[in-house]
Amino acid sequence: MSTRYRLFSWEHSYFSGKVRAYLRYKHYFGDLGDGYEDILATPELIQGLLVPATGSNVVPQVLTPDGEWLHDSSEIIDRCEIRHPQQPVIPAPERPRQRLAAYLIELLADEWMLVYGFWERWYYSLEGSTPNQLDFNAQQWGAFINPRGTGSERRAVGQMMFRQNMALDDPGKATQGPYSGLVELGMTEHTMDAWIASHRRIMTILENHFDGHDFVLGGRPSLADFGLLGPLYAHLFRDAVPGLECGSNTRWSPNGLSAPTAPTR
Ligand SMILES: N[C@@H](CCC(=O)N[C@@H](CS)C(=O)NCC(=O)O)C(=O)O
Repeated sequence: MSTRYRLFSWEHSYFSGKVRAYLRYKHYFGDLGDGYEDILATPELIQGLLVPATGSNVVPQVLTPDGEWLHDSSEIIDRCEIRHPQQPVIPAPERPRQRLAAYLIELLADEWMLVYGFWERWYYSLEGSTPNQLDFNAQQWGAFINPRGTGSERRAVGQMMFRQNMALDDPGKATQGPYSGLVELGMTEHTMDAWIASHRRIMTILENHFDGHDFVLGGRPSLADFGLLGPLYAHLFRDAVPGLECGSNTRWSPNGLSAPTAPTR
């Protein structure tokens, strides 16, 4: 049995980014013992190890050094906080406003910001969308399906998966996969502009806040920061279209490039 925590994750996964950043912080600044290893959850590992152990095929999942399986990112953090109390990331009950703010921002990131993150990944992967990140997206999915493949092999297997499992060719008819999921989350052609506006409002607030503070609650990270790394890392930073937008003054409109807006500072 390993003396380290084992994190089963994907690099392109929203909730893996949240848990990876948390474990890393606890390892370097807290008391995580021998630390953790980050293991790519390949389809073979998911079917052969994760599903038999937990009944779940989603990532992230964590195996503790004493053999306990944890999953759902919130549960992983809550349980690790109890096991490893040094450098707590959840403010103490004596600080109720900070505690409430941390949980609320985790909720905002997990459930609300998810919709835009999910949308940008798949909308800008549709043929005809401009700008377009289809090749990038296919390659990042291919990297988990066929990690030993060349770049073009990864892209090919990613594209095949998009066609076969995700209805990328005909999103209007999708009964499963991201396009039907987006509708279930409330993202439709009628609500799209409102979701985009909400995303921009949140990003502007964060931009202004992080101009003056290193972390959400001030000088050290809390659950709120790790929650935000869900949308911010694997989607808004790593995905090609929003990643480029983050690094410049460019603002994309849903149907193409719009005029750059004034810099926020
Ligand atoms: N509530 C879960 C959500 C986990 C989740 O949705 N994971 C995504 C990747 S970020 C996944 O594994 N999706 C694959 C699928 O649903 O088949 C958590 O917080 O960990």
